[in-house]
Amino acid sequence: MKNMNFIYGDGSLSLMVPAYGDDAMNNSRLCLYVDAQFTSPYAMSCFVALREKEIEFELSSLDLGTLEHQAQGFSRLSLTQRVPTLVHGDFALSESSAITEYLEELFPRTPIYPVNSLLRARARQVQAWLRSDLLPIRQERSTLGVFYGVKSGPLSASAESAKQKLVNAAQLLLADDPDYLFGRWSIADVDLALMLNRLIFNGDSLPARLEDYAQRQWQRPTVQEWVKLTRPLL
Ligand SMILES: N[C@@H](CCC(=O)N[C@@H](CS)C(=O)NCC(=O)O)C(=O)O
Repeated sequence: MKNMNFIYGDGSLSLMVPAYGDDAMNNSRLCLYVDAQFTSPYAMSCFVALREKEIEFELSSLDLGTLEHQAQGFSRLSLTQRVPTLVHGDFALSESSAITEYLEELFPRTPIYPVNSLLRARARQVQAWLRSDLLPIRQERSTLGVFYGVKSGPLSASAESAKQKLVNAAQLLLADDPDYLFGRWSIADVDLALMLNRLIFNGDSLPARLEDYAQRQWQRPTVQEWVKLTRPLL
C-alpha cells in the first residue's frame, strides 16, 4: 500500500484547504484508496470530486494485480474490497457515486452536482447508467487505452450497438449546451467524458460535437491532475 500526501502547486500547502463544515466529522482525516495504475474511472471520479472541493486528503494506492485489495488490512477496512474506497475518520465507504454524493452532502460549499432537484436526479441517473450499462464498451475499450495508450482491435457488433446507444444518449443530453450536461460543470461530465474517451483514444469515430465535448472536459485542471499522475510501467 502506497500513501501519497497531496501537495499541489509550488510545493506550498496553499491549495490544501482543511476539511470544513459544521460537523466534527468534517474535520476527520480523509484517505482515498485507488488502484496503483490510476486507471480506475471510478477512482478518478472521486479524486476529481475531492480536488474540485479542495478538500485535504491522502491518496493511497493498491496494486490490484497482486491482490493487495484482498489482503487482510484492506479487506477489513473496505466492505466490498474494491477501489475506490474513501476512509473518513472511522468511516469507510466504497462505490464511487456513493462517495461523491457523501462528499457533496458533507462539503457542500463547492457543488459537484446540479443544485436543481430534477437536474441532480438526472446527473445521478447518468452516473448509475454509465456504471451499469455499456458493458461491451467497458470490456473492449479498457481505460488502459485512455491512460497508457494501449490500442485495441475493432469493436464487436455488441460494442458497436452499445456505442450507438451511448452516442444517442450523449447527443440528447448535450443538445442544448455543447459544454456541460446540466448547464454548468458537474461530476457527471467527468464520467461521461471518460466513457467517450474510451472510444476516442482508441481512434473510434464519434460525432465531432461529442469529441469536442470530451476533449474540453479532459482539459479541466482537476482531471488533468489525475491524468498526469505518475503511472508504473505496464
Ligand atoms: N461500481 C463500483 C466499481 C468499482 C470497481 O469496479 N473497482 C475495480 C477497479 S476499477 C476494483 O476494485 N476491482 C477489484 C475487484 O473487484 O476485485 C464503483 O463505482 O466504485
